[in-house]
Amino acid sequence: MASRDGGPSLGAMFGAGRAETFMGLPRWDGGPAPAVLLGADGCTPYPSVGFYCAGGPAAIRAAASAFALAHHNWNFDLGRPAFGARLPADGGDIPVDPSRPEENRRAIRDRVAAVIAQGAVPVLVGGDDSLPIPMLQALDGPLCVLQIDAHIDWRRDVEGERWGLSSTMRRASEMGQVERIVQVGARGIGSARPADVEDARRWGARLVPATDPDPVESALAQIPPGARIAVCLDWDGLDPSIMPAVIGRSAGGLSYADLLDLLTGAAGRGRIVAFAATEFMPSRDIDGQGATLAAQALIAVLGLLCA
Ligand SMILES: [Mn+2]
Repeated sequence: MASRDGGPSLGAMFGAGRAETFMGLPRWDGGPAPAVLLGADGCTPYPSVGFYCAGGPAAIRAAASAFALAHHNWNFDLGRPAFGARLPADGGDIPVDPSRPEENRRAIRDRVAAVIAQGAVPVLVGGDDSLPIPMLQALDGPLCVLQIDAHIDWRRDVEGERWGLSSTMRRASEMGQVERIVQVGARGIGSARPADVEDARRWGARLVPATDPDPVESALAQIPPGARIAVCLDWDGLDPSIMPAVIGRSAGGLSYADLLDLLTGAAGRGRIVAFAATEFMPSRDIDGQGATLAAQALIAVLGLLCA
């Protein structure tokens, strides 16, 4: 695989061609697997912005092509081989249409449920941050939601839309199976008003802002031991210096090491039963840097789920 400028690339050095699936992993056949990656370009768009993260799954898959021959290599992010004996699978993209949000939500819910029914952990790759709502709806309780995000997403609605990306944690709080919400990485000014923060706190959401002296340890301490954890990662939770491919770059975010520590810490404390990575905006990426980070992070996530 050539790099973006046509020059030498890491993938070419390793002999990897352009893979059709994420990292060249096997296509999901609908049967048992340790984890299944699913892409979706969006779910419930706001009229003003539409599917602004469309193409995110494709960009991240393209970046992961560089590692297509590395399934059995050592992953230093995890301190062990990339995957166990059973490889994760790629379930392809869920067809979505910006003019049919209700159908999108149903399709995502059904596809996630089909993955779970096979004993596999769904890894949903977006697409905007409205995607986790139907994913969470497909999960049984009790659930601990671990949100990593620059924004708390507790708006009742935006532009009259209740199921959009700024309401994801509010909708999660209304689901009977969600017992705990831990939110890490909030900073700067987002869409939250003081009343939204009050509502989150009153419900019992554990808010760990990015300014916390040790946001990783503070967040992990709020996850009940043995919890079934649904991770909702918005890429803007990371610092924009390492993840530029987001609509709202906000300084002071988590580092890549913080992200790894959070995820490995969460997997050690409880069990990750679902994972969503959202808000990757290809048009904001810089020379593929964000897509490469996303691919590396998702390879670590799949490895954690396949141990
Ligand atoms: Mn966000």
